[in-house]
Amino acid sequence: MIWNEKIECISRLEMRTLQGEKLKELVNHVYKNVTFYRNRMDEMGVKPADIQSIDDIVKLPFTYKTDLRDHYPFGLFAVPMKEIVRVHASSGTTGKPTTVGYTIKDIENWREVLARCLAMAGISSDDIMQVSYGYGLFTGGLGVHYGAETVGCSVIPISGGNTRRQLQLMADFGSTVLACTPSYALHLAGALAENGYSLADMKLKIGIFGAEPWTENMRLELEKKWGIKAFDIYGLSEIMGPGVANDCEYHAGLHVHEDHFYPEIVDPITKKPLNIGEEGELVFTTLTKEGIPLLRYNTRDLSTLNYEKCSCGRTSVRMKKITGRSDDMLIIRGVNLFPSQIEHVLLEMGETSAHYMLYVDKVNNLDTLELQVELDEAKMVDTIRDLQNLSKKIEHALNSALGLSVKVTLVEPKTIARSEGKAVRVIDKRKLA
Ligand code: DLL
Repeated sequence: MIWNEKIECISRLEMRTLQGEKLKELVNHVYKNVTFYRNRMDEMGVKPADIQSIDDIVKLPFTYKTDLRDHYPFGLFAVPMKEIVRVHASSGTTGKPTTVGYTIKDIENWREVLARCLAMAGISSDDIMQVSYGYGLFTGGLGVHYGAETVGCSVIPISGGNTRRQLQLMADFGSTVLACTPSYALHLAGALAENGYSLADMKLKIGIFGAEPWTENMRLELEKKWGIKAFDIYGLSEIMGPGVANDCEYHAGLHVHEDHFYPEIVDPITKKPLNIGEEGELVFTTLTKEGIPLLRYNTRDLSTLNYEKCSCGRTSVRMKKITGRSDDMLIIRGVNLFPSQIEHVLLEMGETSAHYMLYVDKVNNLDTLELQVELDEAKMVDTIRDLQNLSKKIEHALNSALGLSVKVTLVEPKTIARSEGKAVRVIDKRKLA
């Protein structure tokens, strides 16, 4: 189902014209109301009048997470506080959180893009949606919640955590949609039996998973484990929250709601715009946001853009599924490694569970990698020899896929820490030293 056909199937030319108009308004708004942007633009010698079409976006300054931190908490807001009806903040694992504010119009737009995402996944007023993203300052819970109400779902705002209760309500209420992080969905699937449930007790049909990098193999694994269709939803609090983009039934990239969020791809080092199809850091300009509009915000998520029309009929630009961020990349003995590459190999082999933890260390000035992987309960290995053979096999597969030697340790099922939200998959002891 297409929620807003006029926009989602608009011609490329019309979309660019629309984006140009919105960009002009945005630049006037931020130049007038945000000192930070006025100063930046003045420094660069750019005036609002220099922005006449979307092509002129390259004249504008970039924004980084540090800029939000430097103006903590509300310094980049473009409207007086009395017009802000909601504040969210990122968890701020390093330093101060980043804070964002929404006007009523922003919340309306958020509902609209979320509704498009959910409709794209085939969700309607016939569905009962269990929203297991965290509610609170994190944008996941409330963001998805409003969108789900907009398409008319019966929403169960259970928030994250309390696995037993999640499963109980899923069975009792007959939830047809589960919205949570992919790692939590995997955990919930693994917890069915021990809580006395089987798939036959559940009515789940669709998963709306996101908020962390996950591979296509993980998507297939979750579809298999739950007997559902799994969709990828992307977003970040600085730009809006969930709903910046998501994939349709063809799973050939995520449709960006580009009448609200204009994407560009830049080189991670030089920050120069890259050509279509080249991989780099994803940058977004919020074309319609009033509360905290951002010009060319560098997400550090790595992706590529595809402007071809999708088989679903939508014409919106698609971003490649994100499997890593430029700041998540590990450099091990000079070789670049993303944790998602490990996930890909493990699921490709299919002999263990997909729960893993990577430990990075430095011994005698040499980087070392140890991978702990949980055994699959359904495929328990009987003898020590079998165990050794299996670890050797995984080590070999990782070595040929990554070009790195990794020590593999197989551990008992359910011994690796679970997360109710975003998974932690790497412990880099080099940073702790
Ligand atoms: O994670 C918003 C969200 C909530 C998205 C629920 C989807 C579902 P932040 O906490 O600001 O916001 O984290 C944003 O998470 O820059 C990516 O690195 C990562 N991320 C989000 N969605 C995906 C996804 C929310 N589908 C950061 N695939 C982003 C890969 C994702 N990474």
